[in-house]
Amino acid sequence: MKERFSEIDVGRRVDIHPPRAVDLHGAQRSARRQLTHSGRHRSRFGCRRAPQRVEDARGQHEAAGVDGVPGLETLADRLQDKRRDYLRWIENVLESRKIPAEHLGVAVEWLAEFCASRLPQEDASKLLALIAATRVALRDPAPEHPPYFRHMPKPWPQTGPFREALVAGDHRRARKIFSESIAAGHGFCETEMHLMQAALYQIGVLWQKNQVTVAQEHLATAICHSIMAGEFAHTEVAEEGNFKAVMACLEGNHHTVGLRMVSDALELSGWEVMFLGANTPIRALMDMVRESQPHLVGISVSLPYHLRTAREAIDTIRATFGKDSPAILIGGLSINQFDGVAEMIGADAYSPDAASAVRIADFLVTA
Ligand code: B12
Repeated sequence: MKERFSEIDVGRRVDIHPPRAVDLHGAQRSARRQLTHSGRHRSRFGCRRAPQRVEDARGQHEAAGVDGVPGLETLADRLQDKRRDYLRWIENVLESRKIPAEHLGVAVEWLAEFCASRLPQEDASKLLALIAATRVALRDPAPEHPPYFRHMPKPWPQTGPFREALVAGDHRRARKIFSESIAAGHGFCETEMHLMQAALYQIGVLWQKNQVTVAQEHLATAICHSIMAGEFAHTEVAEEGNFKAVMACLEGNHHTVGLRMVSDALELSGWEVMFLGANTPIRALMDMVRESQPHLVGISVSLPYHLRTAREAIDTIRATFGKDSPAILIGGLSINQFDGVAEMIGADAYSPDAASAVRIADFLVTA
């Protein structure tokens, strides 16, 4: 197995399950079945001779993330250099789970075959151009830096021990490291970012490498939430100002720590914050916006497929409140990965981290 991203020293390695032998032919059969027969794919692609194929193909364009505002090609152009990163990520995830990465090439060929044989020519040719670029990117060398480290705050010397404590479930040790940093004079938000955020980004790469489980990701974030809440109670909060924000991870997004950090930073600087947390349905967000009439709505977007929901929420807010719409600020891992995405989905602004979020939020509501 090629070792990429080897710069993280995991310290105490946590072995999970012994890798299972993979039945490649079985996997191929199942993927082929998925593409051609599964209800989900059929409803997107249509099956052979299905009357609504053009609409289905359009649905697939939309599913690519951002329809309407920019087209699929625009998105593809903007994400050109990300294709390689994404492929390297999947390759890393597959290889570390003992699934041969060659499988990726096979999947790409099937996709090409599928598009050529099932889609109307006009749509197929667009997708085939993308697939051709993907074939080239498959041969590109790995990026120098792991893609999910973009905008990662610089880790401190204590970030490694903090990460190990999180993965091991040692909440006392993690709490101690966090409090010692505050006692040493570092700010709350600064500590959250350089200790906690950096450690969590590293844990993400360990998950990629199959060296921590999803359970450990949950454990780590639960400990972080507890530490943040505990320390927040001892942190000096600015006098309450005039501004109110509603903050949410929308339906499908379970990554709440970043949103919590931004919410904490706003609250510390005097904002009144309604933190809605994970998996918030758009309708629930709308109810909250209607009831509390915030100056700002903050949305966290962690994975590429959350972009579509974010755009839907932004459109709904604007369509419902018109010129009285609150300012809309977005952020999160996927926003940090892809330049220009915030404007593509119609937000007023984005901010890459909790520290700058306060400045930008203040600017949005006072400008
Ligand atoms: C913990 C974790 C989970 C936990 C989350 C639990 C929880 N309660 O939060 C669980 C187990 C649920 C999870 C699930 C999944 N995850 Co996950 N997860 C992570 C991990 C390790 C840490 C996330 C985190 O807290 N980061 C720390 C915070 C502080 O960083 P942040 O979100 O970027 O926030 C900062 C900025 O972005 C910004 N910001 C964030 N939100 C907002 C909002 C506004 C308004 C503003 C202005 C700014 C802003 O400010 C924040 C503070 O500075 C990341 C790794 C990573 N790089 O983040 C992977 C990661 C995001 N997950 C990943 C994946 C693949 C998944 C799953 C699909 C599979 C899995 N691992 O189970 C599912 C999908 C779940 C879903 N539908 O959402 C991948 C995504 C890769 C990709 N292709 O995009 C990552 C990158 C791991 C990796 N390296 O492969 N995950």
